[in-house]
Amino acid sequence: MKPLMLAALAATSLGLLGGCDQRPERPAEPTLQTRFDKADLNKDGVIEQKEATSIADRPFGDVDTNDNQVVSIDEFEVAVQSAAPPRG
Ligand SMILES: [Ca+2]
Ligand SMILES: [Ca+2]
Repeated sequence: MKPLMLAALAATSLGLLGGCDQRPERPAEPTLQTRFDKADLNKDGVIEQKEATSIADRPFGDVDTNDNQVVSIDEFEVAVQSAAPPRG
């Protein structure tokens, strides 16, 4: 066996040993409350139109089912769940 080949082999095995990088844990799926809080920029507990012009790919007015010009967490939940693909 040629010395050059041996060196290449040693380098390869060293590379394999050192190549096991640790992946960070994937963050959990954000909860409904987390997503709501993210959209509720001024943290007053409701989403105004200025905070989100559309929610879950639906226009704000469509999500605001009781027409009080704000989207509550309940309305947000309905919009998000209706946008989610059907299960099964
Ligand atoms: Ca708000
Ligand atoms: Ca509303």
